[in-house]
Amino acid sequence: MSRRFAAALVAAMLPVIGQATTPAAAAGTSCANLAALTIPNVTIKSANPIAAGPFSPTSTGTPMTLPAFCRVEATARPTSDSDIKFEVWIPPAEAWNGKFQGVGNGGYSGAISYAAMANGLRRGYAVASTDTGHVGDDMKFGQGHPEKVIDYAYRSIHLMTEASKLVVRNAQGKFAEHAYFVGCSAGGHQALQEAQRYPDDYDGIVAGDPANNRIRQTFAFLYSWIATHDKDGNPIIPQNKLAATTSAAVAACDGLDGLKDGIIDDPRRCTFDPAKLLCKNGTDEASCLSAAQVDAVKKIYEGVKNPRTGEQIFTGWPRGSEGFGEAAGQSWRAYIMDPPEPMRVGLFKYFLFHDPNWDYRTIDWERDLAYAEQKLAFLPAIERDMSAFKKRGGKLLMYTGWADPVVPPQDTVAYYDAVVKTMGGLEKTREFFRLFLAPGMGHCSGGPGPNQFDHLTALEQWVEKGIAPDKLIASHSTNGKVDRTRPLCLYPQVARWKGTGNSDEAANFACVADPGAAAPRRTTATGGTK
Ligand SMILES: [Ca+2]
Repeated sequence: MSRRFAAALVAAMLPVIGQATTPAAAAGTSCANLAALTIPNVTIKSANPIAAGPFSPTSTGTPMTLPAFCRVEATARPTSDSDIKFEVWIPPAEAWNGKFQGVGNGGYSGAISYAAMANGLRRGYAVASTDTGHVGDDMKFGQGHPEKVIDYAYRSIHLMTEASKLVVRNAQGKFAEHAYFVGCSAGGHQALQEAQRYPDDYDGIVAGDPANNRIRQTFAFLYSWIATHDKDGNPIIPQNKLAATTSAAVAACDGLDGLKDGIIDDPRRCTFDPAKLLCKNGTDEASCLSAAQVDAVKKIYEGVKNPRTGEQIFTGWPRGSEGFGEAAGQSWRAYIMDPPEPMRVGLFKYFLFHDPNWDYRTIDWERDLAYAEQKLAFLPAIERDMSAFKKRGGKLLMYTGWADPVVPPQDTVAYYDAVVKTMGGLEKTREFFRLFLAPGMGHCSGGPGPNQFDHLTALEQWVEKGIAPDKLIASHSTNGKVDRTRPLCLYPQVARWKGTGNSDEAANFACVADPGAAAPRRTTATGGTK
């Protein structure tokens, strides 16, 4: 065959080859064959098609009702000490929305977030979650395993994301059109780590009630525990008194926002003094606080300070967060009062001092903080320069509850204010990073305020259609029935009742400039220069 004829033949065949191969490529690799992928440092343990219906991802879990999907179980080992388990759930091509979603964890986690994966899958997403590189919520995993601490701090989510995108590509025959990350609490911390460290991973990120200022937050847990326990380690404020304190704080400050609705809109404006609840004549009744209890509550409000310089190490918890609900998690109980030792004391024992017998009473607020911020500088996600994420077109939606009893919302607001300052002002920051505050909402949900809202749809509109969210409509339910709706306004705007109509209906509220913005506010960003 002459060379010229061969070239002509190839040219003639090209369109045919193109037509013949394109559909085959788009069909992707069958589920079971995904186990043969050879992604570096990743081992795929199994890949199995799961039929629609009840499904339990673990032998002990309650079955979830799910649509059909391909379940991929894998492990990433970026270091010889790493053991990062993750899963990718992929809808069949006809059910896939063309997008990928990574989901976050809670606390120190050590478990794949199956419920969050299920939510994403039901929306048509290919979803992924990781155990962050260890099993269980106990921080002992870090003892003698510095690489596992790094895996937890930021590496696991990034590697899960990179590998999962490839798994999805191979399954569907093409990359996802958009990638989203959704997380609250530790998941909010992970969300900000991704935006700051790996700006290319996600097009859109939801950071809820972010525990991102993790070192200082842990110092605050330590301080708060010491402030609320007697010398024998017994808690000094019972739950009913926490609830009574919330009731008194709300009674004192509810009306500051112009509407008596059982919600303190902005607790920074509330100066309720718990001494108002001081028991008369040295008694200790359920409806009042002893002098020691008053002192403890004040310390939690004021937050931890450097005893030598007076510098605020971390903000206190907001008035209205003491004990607004029956559950331990809806009060100061879960993270401050109830633990038998300071919450997350493992950070000092296992991550920092490598001494399982470390005595929290030996804490040096100044030197130990400086040491922690040097040695564990990779742990918090408090970088204020978000240029890389903005430049690549990323969108970040952050929210938090004004009555969060776990992660003080004042710190979240202070972080956002600090980013605004670094990024050239509010307008330039809003182009890619928006904050929404939920008055009366607890940690990630719950509370007397409206606390359910569809942040992901708002983010999708922003990323895919360029429609930036100005407000989110939130609802509050009692026994599964919606009894109040309200807009969560684009910070620093606040929702104000228009003066007519039902004050439990969002339509009767407007987002307006904060009328009290000139009033003194007690927040400053803590966390050094990063
Ligand atoms: Ca109010």
